[in-house]
Amino acid sequence: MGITEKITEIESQMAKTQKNKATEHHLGLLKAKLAKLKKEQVSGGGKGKGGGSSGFAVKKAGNATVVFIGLPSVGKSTLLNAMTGAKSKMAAYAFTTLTCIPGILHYKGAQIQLLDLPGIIAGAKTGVGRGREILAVARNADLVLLIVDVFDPTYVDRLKGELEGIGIRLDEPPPDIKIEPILRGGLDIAFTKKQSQLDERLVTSIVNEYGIFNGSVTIRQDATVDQLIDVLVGNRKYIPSLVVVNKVDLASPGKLDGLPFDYIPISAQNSQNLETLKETIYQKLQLIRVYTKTRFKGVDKDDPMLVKTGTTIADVCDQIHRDMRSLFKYALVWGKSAKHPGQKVGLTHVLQDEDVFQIYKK
Ligand SMILES: Nc1nc2c(ncn2[C@@H]2O[C@H](COP(=O)(O)OP(=O)(O)OP(=O)(O)O)[C@@H](O)[C@H]2O)c(=O)[nH]1
Ligand SMILES: [Mg+2]
Repeated sequence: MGITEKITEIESQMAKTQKNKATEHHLGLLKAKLAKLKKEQVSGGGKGKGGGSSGFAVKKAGNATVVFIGLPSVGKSTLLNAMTGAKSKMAAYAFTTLTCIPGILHYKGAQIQLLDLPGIIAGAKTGVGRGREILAVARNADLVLLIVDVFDPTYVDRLKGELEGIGIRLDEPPPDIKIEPILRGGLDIAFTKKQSQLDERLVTSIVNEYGIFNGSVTIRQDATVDQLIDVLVGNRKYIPSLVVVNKVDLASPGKLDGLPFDYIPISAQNSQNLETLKETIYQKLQLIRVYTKTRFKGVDKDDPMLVKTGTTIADVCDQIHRDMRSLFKYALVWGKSAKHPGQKVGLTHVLQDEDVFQIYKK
């Protein structure tokens, strides 16, 4: 049996199995098998491409990257052009955009890279319409805009499903689960929180399925089977998202009432509500401002570096110059992240908003 047949077989088994306390273990194990096969399918298959599609080549630019994911003709290119002054082709027919078109949004001192992409269609995650390539661009994004139009706003769920299918987890933190395989000694499973889905037996079966028979598994949250599998499969991306409903100029008032999710209504064509959208993007990215101090110029408070929350001294070194990290000796830090003003720190030190740092080279 080939991988595809095995997948179908397991999926139909899962569909046939009633979900209850007695089948929990069985279903959990099937899920684990399924996830494993799907991973094999992606890395092994793909008409000799090897390693699956790598996505369009896009150079990262600016302080953060935001990608546009949506069906054809929802107005992605119109939105890019309205927010950045880019010139991505827009038209009344589907599949106008054929590649990844970048633009830069300047907002509150930040340069935010926006990436307009071709529209995706159902089945994109399995490669339909170059879908995998398009979706893969989102893996490196700091924020995903799920763009729908007023005619079909509930398509959001489908978009999420497509992204989910290529290992992107939207709006959830990475699971607090640690798995450390060792060579012998059996499995040591520890729960630090009460579990509603997992127990020792189920964790053992799932972890065994991934070829791990010795080592420690520490679960620090009330975790789901899917979260455990995600950690075992690895290579998952945890990215925030924002739903944008476009073409509100074409809808009668009340058309969007009662949508079961948060969204920003806009008209890209009439530049309606774009300021709110820009501000929300900026907030979602959680950029912080840090300042470099140099021996000659001191600190220039008018010239902040906008960086992501969690940025380290190593990251800012890379932004300043590509050789900076190798020349690095130590840094001094003032501000919230410093234990005392002018604390001496190394490359792994994490900066906080409004910090000032000075780098000393070898
Ligand atoms: N009424 C109205 N029309 C819009 C709006 N935004 C885009 N359009 C129109 O919708 C059509 C499609 O717009 P595009 O920006 O090309 O859509 P797209 O999502 O980039 O499409 P693909 O590149 O094919 O995926 C064009 O005719 C636009 O003029 C809007 O806010 N209101
Ligand atoms: Mg387009």
